[in-house]
Amino acid sequence: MTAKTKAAVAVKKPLTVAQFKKKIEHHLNFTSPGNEVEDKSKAVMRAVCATVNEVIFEKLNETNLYHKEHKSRSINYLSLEFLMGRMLSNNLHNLGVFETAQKAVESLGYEIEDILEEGSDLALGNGGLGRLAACFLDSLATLDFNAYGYGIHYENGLFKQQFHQCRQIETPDEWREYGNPWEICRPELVQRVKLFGTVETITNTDGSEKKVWRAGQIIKGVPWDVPVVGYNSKSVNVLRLWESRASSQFDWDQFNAGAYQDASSAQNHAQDISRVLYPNDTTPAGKELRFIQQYFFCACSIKDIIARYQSQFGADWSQFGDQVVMQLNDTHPTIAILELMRCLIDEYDFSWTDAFAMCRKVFAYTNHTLLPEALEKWAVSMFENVLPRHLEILYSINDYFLNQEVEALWPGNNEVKARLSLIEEGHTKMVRMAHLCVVASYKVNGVAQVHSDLVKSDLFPEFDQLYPGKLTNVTNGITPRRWLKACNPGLSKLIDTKIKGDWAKHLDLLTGLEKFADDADFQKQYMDVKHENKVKLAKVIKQDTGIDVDPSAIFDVQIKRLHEYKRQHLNFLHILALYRRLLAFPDYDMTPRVFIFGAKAAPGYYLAKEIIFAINKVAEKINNDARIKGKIKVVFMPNYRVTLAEKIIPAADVSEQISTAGFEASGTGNMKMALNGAATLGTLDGANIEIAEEVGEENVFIFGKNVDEIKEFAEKGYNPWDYYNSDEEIKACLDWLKTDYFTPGEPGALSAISNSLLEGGDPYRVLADFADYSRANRDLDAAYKDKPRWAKMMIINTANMGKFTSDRSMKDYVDNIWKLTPIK
Ligand code: 26Q
Repeated sequence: MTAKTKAAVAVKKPLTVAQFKKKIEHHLNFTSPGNEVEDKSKAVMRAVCATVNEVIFEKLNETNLYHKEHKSRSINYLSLEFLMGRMLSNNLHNLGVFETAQKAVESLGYEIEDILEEGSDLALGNGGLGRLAACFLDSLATLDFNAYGYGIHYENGLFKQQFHQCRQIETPDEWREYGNPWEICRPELVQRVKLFGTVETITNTDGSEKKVWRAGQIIKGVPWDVPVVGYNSKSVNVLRLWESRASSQFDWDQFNAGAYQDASSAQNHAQDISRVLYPNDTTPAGKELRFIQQYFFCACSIKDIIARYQSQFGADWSQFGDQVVMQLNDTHPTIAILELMRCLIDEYDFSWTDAFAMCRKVFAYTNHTLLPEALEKWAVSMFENVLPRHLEILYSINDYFLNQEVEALWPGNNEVKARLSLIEEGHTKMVRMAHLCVVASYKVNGVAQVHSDLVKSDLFPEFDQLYPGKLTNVTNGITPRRWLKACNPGLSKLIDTKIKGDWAKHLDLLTGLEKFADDADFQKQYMDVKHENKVKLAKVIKQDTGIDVDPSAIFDVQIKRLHEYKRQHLNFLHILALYRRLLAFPDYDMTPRVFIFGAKAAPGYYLAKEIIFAINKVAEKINNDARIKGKIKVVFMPNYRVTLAEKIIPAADVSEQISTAGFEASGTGNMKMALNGAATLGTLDGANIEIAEEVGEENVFIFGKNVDEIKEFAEKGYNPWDYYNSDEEIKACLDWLKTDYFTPGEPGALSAISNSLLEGGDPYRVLADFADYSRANRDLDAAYKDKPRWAKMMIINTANMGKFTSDRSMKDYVDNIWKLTPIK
C-alpha cells in the first residue's frame, strides 16, 4: 500500500461541535452569502452543505485514488432515473455527524429540522425504479464497492402536483432554480455524441470494409457529479448526470455562415434533450425525444467508461471485460449495448465476434415489469433515422441470434423465430428492446421471487430454455439509513436502547427486538413513538390539506404511483362501503380510520386522473359529514415525493399493498412501511410474499386471489357483473358513483370508475377481490382493538425486515452477477 492510500483509509477524527460551528460561520462569511438578512435559514443550509462538502470531497478523492491504485472492477449502474430526494440529512447521517451538525446549528440559533426543510428534493425519477437506483447507490458506497451511477441531469424532474377543484394539475419541478449544493460540474470530462446522418462503407487498402457514420448533428454532454456518501464506510462514490448542450463545434459553422437564428435554435434543440423527465411509469409513449434522451445518456456514459478504462490501461483492451460491468435498469438504457458494439467495431477495430462477446461479458439487465404495454418497443423507421449505424448492428445481432442460436435449438421453426426476433413484424416494424437485452446480456434478473419466476415462465420462456441459468432473481431492498435511521429518529433511538451494534449497517440485528415483542414496557415505548410520529404527520396533513385528523385513529396508508393495477380504486370502493355501513348503522363498530393517499398520475392517463378526482370528491363529502362522527377521514396529500414519504412512512399503521397478483414486480414502499412497523394489508404479489414469509402470516393481512387464480380468469373468463349482481354492497357502491351524491348537480361525474370496472372488462379484477379485501379489513380492525397484539405485531414487523436492506440486494448482485471485491 502506498503512503497515499494509507492516508486514504486512515480514520479521520470527527469534527467537534465547536469546529463544525466555526466552519459554518466561515462559510456564512466567505462562501454562502445571506448573512445580512434576518431569516438566513437558506444561507445556513448552504453553509452546512459547504461544511460537509469539505469532508465529502476529500473522501471522494481518496476513494478514487484507492480504486485506481487497486484497479478495482467497477459496477456502472445505467438508469434514466435516480430519485435521490433531499440529500443533507442523509449525508449527515452517513458521515456520522448528524448530532454534531444539529448542535452546531442550534448554537447558531436554528433548528436542524428547519434547515433540512430548506433543501430541494432531487426528483429525477418517477417512482420505484428510480428510488431503487438511489437506494442501491447508498448501499454500494456503504459496502465500499467501486460503483458509478450514470443518468441524466434533467432540468425539470418529475412534475409537481397540485389539486384544483379536486383534479390533478401539473407544474414544472424547478429543483435547480436556485442552484444545487450537491453537484459539481466536470467540464474536463465533456463528451460529444452524434445523431442522425448516414452510414458510409469505406474499403480499406487490404480490401476489408469499414463503416463510417457521418452524423447530422453533434450534441455536447456535460457531466455533473453528485457525490454518494456511504454510511459509516470509507467510500464516497459518484452519480454522474449528463446535461445536453449544443456543441459549439457544430454551431460555429452555421454561425459563420450567417445563420445565427439557426445556430441558436440548434442550441435550444440540443438543450431540450435533458430538459424534462418523461412522467410515464408504464406505457412508453414512443416519442423520438425520449429515444434521443436514452441514446444521449448511454453514449456519454459508454464513452466515459471507456475513457476511465483507458486512463489506466491505455490501448490494451484485454482487461476491459474484467474491469467493467454495466447494469441496465430496465430496458431504458438498452441502446448502450449497440453503442458499445459500435465503438468497439468502428472505432477500436474489434471484430464483430469479439465485440459481441465483450457485450455478453459486461452487460446485465434488470426487468421491472411484466405489463405487456410497458415493454419498450421503438419503430424501426425512427431508429433508422436517428441511429442508422446502430440499426445495422442490431440487424447483425438479430441475424446471428436467429440463424445460429435459435436455429440450433429449434431448427426450421419460424414461429419461434418470429416470437423471439429482435424485430416485431407487422404494419409498423418495431424493435423489441427487452429481447435485445436478454440476448446481449450475461444475466437477467427480476426483482422479487414471484416476479422472477413469472419472467421465466410467462415473459421469456424460450429464452430460459435457450440460455439456461441466465434468468435469475434478486429481490429488491431499501436503504435503512434513509428509511429508518434518518426519517424515524424516535424509533431509531428506541432501537438503540435494545440493540447493540450498528443495526443500520447490519439490519439482521433487528431480530434482537423479537424478545421484547411481548414486553409491556417496550410495547408502550414503541407505540408512544408511533403516536408521536402520527401527531407530527397530523400537523403536516393540516398544513398541506386543511384537514383535521385524530392521531389515535388508524393511519391507513396507500402511497405509490397511481395505476389501475395498483388498485387505489379498490381501496376507494371499500371506503365507500364503510361510509355506507356507517350511514345505515350509526353504531357500526369500527375503529376510527384515516385513509391517507399519496400518488401522482401520469399526465396523459385518463382513468388514473379520474380516480384522483373521485377520491378527492368523496373525501370532501365524508370529511364533512357529521353523521359519521369522524370515524372515517380521507386525505389525499398533494405532491407525493420522497420528502413526503419520509414524513408519512414513520406514522403508518397500515400499509396498503393491494395490486392484482402478478402485476407488481416487487414494490418497495411495502418494505419501507413494514420496517417502520406498519402492518401490511396486501395481496400475494411481488415482495409482499417474501415480507409475509419473513414476519409470519399472523403479522400481515393477506387477501385476494393469488397469481394462479388470477391467471384462471384469463383462461375461463372474468365477468364483473357476477360480483355486481351477487354482492349487494358492491352494487350499491358502484350505483352510488352514477348519482350526484358526491358531485351535487353533476350526476355521473364519478362514473368513469364504475364503467371501467363493469363495462371495461377490468383486467385488474377489482371486484373479484373486493369481498376478501373487506374481510381482511375487518380482521385488521379487530386486531387493532387488541392493543398488546397490535404492538407486538408492529415490533415483529420491524424486527424481521433484515432481508430487505438494499445492502443484501447489493451483496446478491455482487455475488451472483457483478463479482466485485470491496475496499479492504
Ligand atoms: C419507459 C419508456 C418511455 C417513457 C417512460 C418509461 C418508463 C419510465 C419509468 C417506464 C417505467 C418506469 C418505471 C417503472 C417502475 O418504477 N417500476 C417499478 O420498479 C420497482 C423497482 O424494481 C418495483 O418495485 C415496482 O414493482 C415496479 O413497478
